Amino acid sequence: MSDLNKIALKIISNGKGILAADESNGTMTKRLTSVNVTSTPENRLLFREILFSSESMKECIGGVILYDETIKQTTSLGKPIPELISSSGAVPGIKVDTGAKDLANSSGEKITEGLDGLRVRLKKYYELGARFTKWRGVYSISDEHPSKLAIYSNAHSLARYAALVQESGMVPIVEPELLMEGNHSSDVCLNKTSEVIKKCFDELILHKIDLSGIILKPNMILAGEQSKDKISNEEVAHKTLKCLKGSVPGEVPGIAFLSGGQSEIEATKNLNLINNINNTKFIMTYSYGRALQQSALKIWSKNIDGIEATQNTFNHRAKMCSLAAKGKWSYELESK
Ligand code: 5MM
Repeated sequence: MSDLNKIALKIISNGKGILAADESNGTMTKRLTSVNVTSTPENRLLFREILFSSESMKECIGGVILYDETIKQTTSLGKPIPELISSSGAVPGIKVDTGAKDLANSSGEKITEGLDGLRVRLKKYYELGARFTKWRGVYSISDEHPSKLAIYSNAHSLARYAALVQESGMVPIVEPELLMEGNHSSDVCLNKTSEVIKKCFDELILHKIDLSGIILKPNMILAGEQSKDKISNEEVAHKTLKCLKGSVPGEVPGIAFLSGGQSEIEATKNLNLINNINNTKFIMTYSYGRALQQSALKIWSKNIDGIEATQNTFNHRAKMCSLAAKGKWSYELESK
């Protein structure tokens, strides 16, 4: 077992998943403004410190993805944030892309940037305690999208990123996200997601990535938000598994889904069903941002100095997701 494989397994095994707390300042400002809290470095830290010191970190969270600002911050008691995360047994991680920008010659599509100077930045993040990283390629779905150009260029960047990350001794999370916006059917989402993931692995293999030392972070297979094709949660699970079975090489240890704008309950229910019928050898878990934090953020915004209610809410959500990662969640447990 390689060292990278060991880190990956530590993050995603035994019902543990990932807390995606890597919102850039722009996104975090939107989240905080939506609950009437001013977005300052202090308030961003306050909310995150409350989450990272919660009891459920020990049982349910195997890794936390941080943003550049947060990984350099210290707690109110002077402890560096990566140390706070490690002290609960979780692995500190860091988002290293610098965001999705307009893709030249392909109107309405994005290319993720951040390769320039990446080797140097990775060394610094490793020194700060990070042992895994994240890079997100983002793709829209329409009749023309994602284009071959977007599929190829994002796959190429993800592979170059993954190679540098493994060279630096860290596990890359490879995140190709096909967005939910649109009126496409679930079958269109299935076909396009499969095409994107296959291309990512073609490039990862070309760049000699150790596939046992990565974590894939894909979207689930859903119908577009504005689509009339409403499918059941069982169909979401079946189609998601069909997609991953057909496009992910067997050496990959695990898959940690993004929630992508699903409600907390939907994201939990779908993950649970995926694990109930998992006919692959991949670990299937969560790497949720909104589906782990939404309710906790609302509660916190009512009293930003109160810790207990926010932690109780986060602990519950993390526990539900962890049960879903073992296929042991049920709706009744939500109200216990
Ligand atoms: C936490 O949000 C991340 C996006 O941050 P920026 O857009 O500010 O860079 C995002 O990549 C996230 O990690 C994944 O999309 C999963 O989050 P959701 O909310 O979709 O589960």
